[in-house]
Amino acid sequence: LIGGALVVDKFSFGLWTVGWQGRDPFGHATRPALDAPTAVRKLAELGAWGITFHDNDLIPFDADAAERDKRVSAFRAALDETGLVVPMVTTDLFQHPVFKDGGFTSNDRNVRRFALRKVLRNLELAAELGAETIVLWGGREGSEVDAGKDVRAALDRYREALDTIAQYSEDQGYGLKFALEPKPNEPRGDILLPTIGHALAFINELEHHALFGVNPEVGHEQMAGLNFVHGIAQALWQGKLFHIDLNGQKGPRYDQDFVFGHGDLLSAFFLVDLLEHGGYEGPRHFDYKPLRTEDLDGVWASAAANMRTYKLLAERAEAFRADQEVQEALKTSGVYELAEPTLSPGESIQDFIKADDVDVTAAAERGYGFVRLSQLALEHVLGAR
Ligand code: ASC
Ligand code: MN
Ligand code: MN
Ligand code: MN
Repeated sequence: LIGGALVVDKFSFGLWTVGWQGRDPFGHATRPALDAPTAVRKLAELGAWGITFHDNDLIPFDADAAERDKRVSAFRAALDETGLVVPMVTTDLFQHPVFKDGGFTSNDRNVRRFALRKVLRNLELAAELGAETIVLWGGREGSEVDAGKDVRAALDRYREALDTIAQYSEDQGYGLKFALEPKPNEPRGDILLPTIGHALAFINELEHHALFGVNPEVGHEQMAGLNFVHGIAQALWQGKLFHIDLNGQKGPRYDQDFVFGHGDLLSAFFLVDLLEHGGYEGPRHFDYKPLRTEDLDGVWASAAANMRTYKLLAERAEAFRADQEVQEALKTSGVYELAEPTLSPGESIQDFIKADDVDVTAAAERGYGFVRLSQLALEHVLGAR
């Protein structure tokens, strides 16, 4: 156990992550199907705290009521037995061909009605299982052809769907919160709400905007060439980091969903530092895919690797912060100086604009020492300090 163990240990996994059979656009499954109760037991054994799922990870799309009850009961029994919790539930609006042009924003009104009902019906199960958060990843909400989608109308329909979902949750007394998950592309050529910034701006337009936040995924922002740590910092600053999907990605290419830290390691370090010291108390949720090359032992080794990497980075972040030389370097770099308001207390704008209190030449000559700081961080990550 390490500092802040309680928060650090809130590790959760999607049922679809360890359950991924390795099917990709070019090849068949490389692993057998994994049933939900087995996943629950194995994850509990490895030290996970929670499990999450899409409705259809647990209940097949065309299941009848008896089949549904059977699946949910077996899942619930495994939860009760292990003490694993269900902090988040999400709805599959992407696999079935009916969603090929989207769910909430399909051009076909019948599809929109079907998709919205599917989410509304999933809320009851989520509430029953004690989930606090509903994630909405609109993977099929988008287009390949600009002429084929009226984006402003699509955003109207997106807002209509989210207003309806939040209203229903409030009416039913479920008390759920909702987290939008941005992604720039894949499986659509272009996806609506492509980045954290787009999602945050869109949330302002919602009727129940206080109930909505974001669920950013490491790889999704990096696919767009963006700095994930900066995106998370802004989401935290706006009080909108409701959930997070941790994984690894090597630059802007297809959605790789590697093990956490198995992409940009320095970024992962600064992310963990931010999450552990930035006031985020939600789940540390892994949305990754065990490599297609792995057998079932490899699946469990990869699940354990996510948690181990996170803990190691949290430990490294503690050491980084506790290092006197780092503290001194942070001061030299002006990192703490930035917390000081630019105007003095009680200073009027009139006084401020007239003053001539800056030695521009000296300020221009200042060295910030960011390289030293960066090297200190790198040495802590490498365990060299
Ligand atoms: C989600 C989520 C994603 C997608 C993807 C499905 O709920 O967070 O990134 O679905 O994992 O394969
Ligand atoms: Mn992904
Ligand atoms: Mn995700
Ligand atoms: Mn994903």
